[in-house]
This record gives sequence, structure tokens and C-alpha cells, in this order.
Amino acid sequence: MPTIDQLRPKHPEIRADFTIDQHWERYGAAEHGVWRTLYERQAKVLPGRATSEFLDGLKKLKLVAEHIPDFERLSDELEAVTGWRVVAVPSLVPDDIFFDHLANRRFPAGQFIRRLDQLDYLEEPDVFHDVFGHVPMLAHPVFADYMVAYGKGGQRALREFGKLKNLARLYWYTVEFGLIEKPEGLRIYGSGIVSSRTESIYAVESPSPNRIGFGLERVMRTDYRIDDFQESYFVIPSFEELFEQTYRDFAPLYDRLSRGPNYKPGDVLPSDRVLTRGDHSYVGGSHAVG
Ligand code: HBI
Ligand code: FE
Repeated sequence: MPTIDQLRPKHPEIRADFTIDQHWERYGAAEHGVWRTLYERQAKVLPGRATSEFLDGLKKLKLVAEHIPDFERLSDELEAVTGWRVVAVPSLVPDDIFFDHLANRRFPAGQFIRRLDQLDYLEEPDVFHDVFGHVPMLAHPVFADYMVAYGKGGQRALREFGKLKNLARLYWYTVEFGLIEKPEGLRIYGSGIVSSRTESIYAVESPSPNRIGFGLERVMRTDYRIDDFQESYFVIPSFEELFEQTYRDFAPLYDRLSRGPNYKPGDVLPSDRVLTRGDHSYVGGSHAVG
């Protein structure tokens, strides 16, 4: 992750909290065009796959295909619903800075957009992943509170416990790659899935991955892969239940986690509630976290 001094040549106005001005007026037609291409692809695959809370959030926040959103206008819409705002950052920011933003209801979103020849591959989060992928769920009151709690929990994990790895797994398997069980079927809410065409289809329909009932300690013991489709997804019954399971003092949990097993991404345990057991028919390939 770059330091602020490494970012300064390219972003002379960068602030101590790693925020920059979005400079919405500087995006050109090609950049808005990439947003439109990505948006239209997702608009085709998400109905029947994304959870209604995500699709409602897109509508409520007036996110449209035509142009990259102006963060000020978007933040005014979002703030009216859940008190969150969106701030521009160059891309990944250090953990302590990231948690401070979340704890204070600011979502740091990458300012740049990927190039047209990189539609499906991203090394760092861009404005499409961050805004299209993350921000709609921030319009959901319970999920919005969950993200604040995660930010505060992250600050505490950094200060007191050295358990960041466990906490990052929780973020990965919920915020980034979470599934939810709805009366109408399994649905996606994780931002890494909803912002990727191929993984949106894979996560819901492929016989390859395991789909396992969410458990806090189970997830915090499980490694993840950042360079390919997930081998296991964890499925929550509701956002209320996710919040309830995680809104607690993690000290006893961290204590348990300092002993006992860690699991590999594809492991299935006797204690798991298995919704679908993967047949591992997908053998890998390059894919986007975006
Ligand atoms: N920075 N911009 C950005 N986006 C992230 O998702 C992010 C980050 N910095 C750190 C980070 N995520 C994770 O390491 C923490 O969730 C643990
Ligand atoms: Fe993300």
C-alpha cells in the first residue's frame, strides 16, 4: 500500500486522511463510457441474483448508467437515508485510515475508473467496484450500522488485539462476498460479486462452490483467496441476524481464535450447515475482484 508521500506527486492535494477531491468535471466521455458499459452489464445479470436491498439501494440513490456519480450529490442522497457519505481516495488506504472513515460513516471510494481493456480485472478498487458495489447497501439501515460497527471493531483490533486477520476475513466473507438466503432463493449482497458479471452468475448458479451457513467464528477461522472465484460462500439468513451475531464484544472470541484450527477456503466441516456442497467443477482462471 502506498504511503501518503508516494501518492503526493500524482495527488498533490491529498489530505492526511488520504482523501482527495473527486474532480468529477475532469472525467471524460471515455471514463463515463466505461462506467456505462459496466453498469449495463450488471443491470442485465443482477435481477434475480442480487438481493432486493441492493437493487432498492441503487434506485434510492439514483445511481444510473449514464455517468460516474458525483460524490457530493450521491452523498447528499445517502446522508439523508443512513447518515453515510462517500469520500474520494486514490485507491487502497492504510487499515487505520480505512477504519476511521467507516467508524465515522464515510465510505472511501476509489476516484479512478478502470480502462476499457481491463473490464474484468482489477488489482485495486476503482469507482465502479466501490460505488456500484458497496454504496447501495449503505442505504440499508441495518447494513449501514454493521459497517460502522466493523470500522469501530477494526480500530479496536488494531489497538488491542492484533487480530486484524480474523476481522478482515469477516469483512471478506460478508461485505465483499456475502450471500443471503431469501424466500425467493439465494441472493448476492457482497460488493465483490455484485460488481463482477462472471462472479454474479457463478456465486448463485455454479455447482462448483460450497455454500455454507454463516457462523462468526467459522468465518474468522477461514482463509480466503483474492485472485479467483471463491471456493466457499457463507450465507446469512438476514441482515438483522448478521448484525446480531457480530455486534458484541469480540474479546472472548479473539481469545478462542488465538488457539485452535484455521480452515482452508474450500474446507467443509461436519459442524457446517451446508446449503450446497461444491463439486469443484470450476478449475480456476483469472477473474476480477471488481
Ligand atoms: N482501503 N480504499 C480501501 N478499500 C478497502 O476495502 C480497504 C482499504 N484499506 C484496508 C482494507 N480495505 C482492509 O485491509 C480492511 O478491511 C482490513
Ligand atoms: Fe470492496
